Amino acid sequence: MSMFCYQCQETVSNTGCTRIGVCGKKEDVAKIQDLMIHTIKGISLYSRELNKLGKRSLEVDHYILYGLFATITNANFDKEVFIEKIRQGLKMRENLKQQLAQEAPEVKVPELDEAVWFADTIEEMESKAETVGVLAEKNEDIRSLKEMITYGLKGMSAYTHHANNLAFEDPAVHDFIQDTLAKLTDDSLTADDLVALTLETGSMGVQAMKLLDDANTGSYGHPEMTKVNIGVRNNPGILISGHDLKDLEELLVQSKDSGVDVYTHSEMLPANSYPAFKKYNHFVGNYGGSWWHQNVEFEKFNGPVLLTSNCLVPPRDSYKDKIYNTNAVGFPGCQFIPDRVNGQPKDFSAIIEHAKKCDPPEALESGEIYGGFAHNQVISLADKVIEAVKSGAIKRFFVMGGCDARQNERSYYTDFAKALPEDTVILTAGCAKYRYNKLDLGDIGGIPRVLDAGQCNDSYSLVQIALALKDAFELEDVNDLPISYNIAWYEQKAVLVLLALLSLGIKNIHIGPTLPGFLSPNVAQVIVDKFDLAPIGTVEEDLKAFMQ
Ligand code: SF4
Ligand code: SF3
Repeated sequence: MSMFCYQCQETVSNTGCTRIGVCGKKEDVAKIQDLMIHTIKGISLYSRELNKLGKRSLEVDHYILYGLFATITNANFDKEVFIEKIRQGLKMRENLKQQLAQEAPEVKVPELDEAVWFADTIEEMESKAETVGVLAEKNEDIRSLKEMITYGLKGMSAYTHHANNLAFEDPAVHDFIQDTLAKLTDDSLTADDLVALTLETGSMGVQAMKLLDDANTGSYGHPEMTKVNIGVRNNPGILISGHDLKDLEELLVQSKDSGVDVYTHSEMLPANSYPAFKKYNHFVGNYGGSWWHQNVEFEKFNGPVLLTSNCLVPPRDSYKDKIYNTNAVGFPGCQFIPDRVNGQPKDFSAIIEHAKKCDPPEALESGEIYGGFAHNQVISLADKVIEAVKSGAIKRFFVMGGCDARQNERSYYTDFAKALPEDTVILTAGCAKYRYNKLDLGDIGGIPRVLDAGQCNDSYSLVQIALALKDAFELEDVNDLPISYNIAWYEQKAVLVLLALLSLGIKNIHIGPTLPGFLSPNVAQVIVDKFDLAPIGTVEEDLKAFMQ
């Protein structure tokens, strides 16, 4: 087998991509990403010991986040980047090894391959990469659990990276990531140990999402109910996508008065609802739909596009020269905007100058959509919401957050939203919303029937809303609320969100369009039995089951 990857929902036949990724990831990139993960596990074997001694290093923390984040689906397709990073990582591991020997000679790190392997040349790296893939673990159930945990860590690393960009750090998150990566090298862990570690990953996921929520709201204010323009103006534009609000802020500051407008795409849409960004007159609104429409929409946008995180679709030649990547995102031949140095802002001048030479965007649609229903906004409407539930005007809430992706089966989510009775409200977060956020579903006593909390990480808001409702109704168990969970997943951040919900004891979550292919039959059974997790069925069956 040439490559093996089953980390996302579009994996071939829900079992694994073995020749090329459906996402466009090629065999050599898939393998070098496997080696990246092997490298950060080796570093973590040493860094976790130094962390315990109080000798943590922010450089190591951030390197490990990068290694996880860059291997998320649709983040980085550039083999050269991984080769360079792995080289740095091997040096870092050796430095940590020496430091540990000096600080605590009595601490013995097991001489596992992760801790000792070496490669000088690209050929040596490539041949090493052949031996460290997902299938190197022969026990299907152990592999399934270990990969699920790894995917949760990938999601956690992306969220933590965005928080770190805003100078919000939580050492406990870094400790957990490094300790868990080190544990994943341990062959003595049983399936029970790994199930427990899976839930711990979910709990730390809540903490990481809280860190990002604190970072975003602490820096830019609490999102507020906002009507977001989805039409265009007559100036050239820059389109910004992904999840990083610090990048957006710096882009807005630097492009102010340049004659260029800034629009959001896909997961950046929720930025329109933050008070701090509303003061920029050239911040115009949202353009287009979810990530996988970019092949068509980036072309029509005419101006350059900044990708601050996944999802990047391998660009067509016709617009490839307009793609600028930053953070962990990469694609060979596209431009890259380097990280901040010594706290100085990134330099977005090239993309702004590029935009000035482009035509204005071609209109895709016109009108407005609602956003900004994160926890603070919804909780400030609590009296109204509680009254509506008590009076029977709202019968049930449906949490329908998560990811969007290409498969036709995902029309289920549009059909489901349309079929919901008029006395129900959708709570959403993540790019899954594009399946129904432009439908005219109306409102209930002034409360829109689609409450969009924001990005996938703002699933944290949905949890906060659920907990606030639980208190308001004086319930013991969050599962007693009239809330059903019908989540769409695609990449590893959604895995973290799912683990976070499970760790909070939320039961009876429906997940689709398929159960993850990385769940072995035994592991799937454990999760289904323990948490009443279920795959989606037909809209009619599911609605009937939820409304009972
Ligand atoms: Fe396949 Fe998804 Fe892996 Fe891409 S990320 S190679 S589509 S499983
Ligand atoms: Fe979407 Fe990639 Fe997951 Fe943040 S942009 S939710 S898929």
